[in-house]
Amino acid sequence: MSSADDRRNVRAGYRHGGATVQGCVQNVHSSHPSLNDSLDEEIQAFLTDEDQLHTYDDLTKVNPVTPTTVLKCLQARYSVKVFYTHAGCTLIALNPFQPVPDLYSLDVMKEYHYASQPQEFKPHIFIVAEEAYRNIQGQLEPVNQSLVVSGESGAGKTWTSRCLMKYYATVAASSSVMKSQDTVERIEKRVLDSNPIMEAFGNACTLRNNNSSRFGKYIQLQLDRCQLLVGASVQTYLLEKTRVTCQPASERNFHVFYQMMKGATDEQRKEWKMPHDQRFAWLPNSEKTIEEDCFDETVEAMVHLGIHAERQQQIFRILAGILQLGNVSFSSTTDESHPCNLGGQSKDFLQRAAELLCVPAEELQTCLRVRTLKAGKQSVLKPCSQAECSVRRDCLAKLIYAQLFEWLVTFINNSICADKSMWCNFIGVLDVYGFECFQINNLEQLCINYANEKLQQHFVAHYLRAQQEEYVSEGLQWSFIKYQDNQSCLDLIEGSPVSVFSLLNEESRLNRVSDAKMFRVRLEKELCDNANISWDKFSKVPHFTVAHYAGKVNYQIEGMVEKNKDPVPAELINLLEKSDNPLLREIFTDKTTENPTNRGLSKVTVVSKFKNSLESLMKILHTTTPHYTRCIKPNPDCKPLTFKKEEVIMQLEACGIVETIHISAAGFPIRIPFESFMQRYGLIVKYSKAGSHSVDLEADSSDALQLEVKKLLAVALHRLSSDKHSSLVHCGRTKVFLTQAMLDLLEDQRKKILSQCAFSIQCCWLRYQ
Ligand code: AOV
Ligand code: MG
Repeated sequence: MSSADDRRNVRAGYRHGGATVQGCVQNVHSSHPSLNDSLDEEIQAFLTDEDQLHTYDDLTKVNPVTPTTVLKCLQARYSVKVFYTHAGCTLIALNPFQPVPDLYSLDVMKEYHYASQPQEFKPHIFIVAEEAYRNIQGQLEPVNQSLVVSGESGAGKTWTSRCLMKYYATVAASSSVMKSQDTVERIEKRVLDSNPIMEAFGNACTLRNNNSSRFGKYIQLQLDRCQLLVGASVQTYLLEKTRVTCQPASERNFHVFYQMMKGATDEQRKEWKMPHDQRFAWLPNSEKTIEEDCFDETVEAMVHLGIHAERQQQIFRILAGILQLGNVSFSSTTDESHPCNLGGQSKDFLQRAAELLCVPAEELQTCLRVRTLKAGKQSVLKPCSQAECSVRRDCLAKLIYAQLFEWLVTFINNSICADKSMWCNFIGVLDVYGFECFQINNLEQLCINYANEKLQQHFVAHYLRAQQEEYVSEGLQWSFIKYQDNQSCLDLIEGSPVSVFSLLNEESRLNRVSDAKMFRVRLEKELCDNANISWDKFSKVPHFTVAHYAGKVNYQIEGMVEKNKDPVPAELINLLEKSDNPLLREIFTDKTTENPTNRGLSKVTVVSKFKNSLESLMKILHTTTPHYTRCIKPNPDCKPLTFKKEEVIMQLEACGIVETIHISAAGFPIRIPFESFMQRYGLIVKYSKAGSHSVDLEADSSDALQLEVKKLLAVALHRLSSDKHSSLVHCGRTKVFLTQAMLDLLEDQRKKILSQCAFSIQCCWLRYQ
């Protein structure tokens, strides 16, 4: 059965694979998790043809669609080194975990770019890229596009995003150059060079991924009228700054520190006070060497983006200063009225930190050990406890690093962003941190997983819900499919009036040291109605468990409220403002002039800020046409070409891929309002001889515009001299619904007519010569 037949049959409520579509989906759920359940006859029949399984390049063609059949096809494809597969409106990308020569070469890019029907080529990320690029030409509203890449940690999102950027930097290359102080670089190169810098500062080696993104990123590639790349802008989301001072067991700090340690010249080592044999407390697992430890590449990218040598020097001195701070430790005193002592070699480390950060050592020492309490107009000095001193030290390091990262992002934006008058459309590429579930999870994971819930909701809302609702309102026959809506999980995390976030914020606003046990009791009391939260009452460590769309995660409560408050003592900012490092001074002076009343203490909590930034992102996404790529991690150990069924099935189920396939198989992914449709394809009627095929008239046809559209479709189908295409198009109440194949056919007809017209005009012109 052809894919078109599949679609028609499913749309008509055909018994697909022995059950209605809805029935199928229910079967799907009941078959999980045991993969070895006896397969029903149809599944077995499908699987018998083993040699054919790898040929299914679109999973909508699989029959029946069940987790088992889908999984087997993906496995068969993976075993013959085919990594991309369509799943209707989504592209599935399996991570090969090894370089795949020639899959992303310039020739391949050109092949997809210049193809008249790229969809007919083998599934590839370049098809998604090209489709978005062609959409910009204005067939569809809205014209701005978003490429949403999702998947769990290590699945290949960042890799895919880089691939997409390289594609546009190649096929949409403009000849525009941008000037900066030291260098003149082509804009495409600059846009690409923003990646190694952001990854050096924002990625780290974790248990899940050697190059794990510890921040979210939405990059908008700006295109001019001729669809050439003229600039880009980057928006980043919540950098996991706690990593600077605290690295989970077997994980590392941000790459840039290791790059410095491994790549610095002897002269730089001296300058940055980091001799070969120096151990740094905040640089665990330095002995591990990974591909990303590439200092030269980072520096080169900095040069291309216009970060001149002196600035680079300032940046690296700041980073070196942070490392020295990490080696400063405090020991308690018996006399509480005395500040803590600086233990061991800490005095030297503190001295070096002060030198590198260009602040007075005495003042740095005081800032870390003594708190200034304001009582009216008076200030009282109070020595900090040993633990408080460490918290202040960590706070200083995190503050500097996070602000430096923000400064870099702003610099990058200034370097690559085109003037608004130069561009008219954008293609956005979204690459956020993937779903995470570690042994110990805290506020960082809650935020990361919340971001993934938001994206999942966007996907569900956009493709699944919107598609079904629209079919109903447009009068299309449709058999409903049950899908997993994650609204109740989002309500639990961010909803109002009570949610995990609202309770966290309340607790953070109270001026007291939070008690994890009490907070857990509060969560239980206030949120017991939500089925997505649970507790193990016998656990000694206060925690709560959230049932995310991608799985259950235990969150440890200890430290969560403090992380959410993220307080910054005013003394620390005062100190940094005085730094003789021009960059540090600039970063912190800007901050305080921007927000003079808030000096020091951030009033907005971490989760509120994150929620707001994600909401703005969602707003942008809603104004664009989205394209989804689901990256799948075929095994947990990042081993090349290893496919673990259990691992893959969990990911397929988590993102509802089987439901997506059903809906896509049954659906018309393209819908064009009548007016736009007539504007673009009206010429097909005008330049065609009489004759038409009949088009179904399910919808109310009292509308004149609708009648015109139907006439046009009838003529277009007549030109194709085929009835079978009528299943690829449907006329709704206000829009035309099409499959991609039908859209391509219409585009072909339009092109032919236009070239005939051009030819006639040319002939006329020649006759008059
Ligand atoms: P992620 O972005 O999804 O994780 P990455 O994009 O960093 O994951 O991919 C992890 C690793 O998989 C990369 O470093 C590559 O080694 C390898 N890889 C991914 N895709 C490909 C490909 N198409 N070809 C070859 N190797 C690939 V995280 O950032 O952790 O959620 O927060
Ligand atoms: Mg990543």
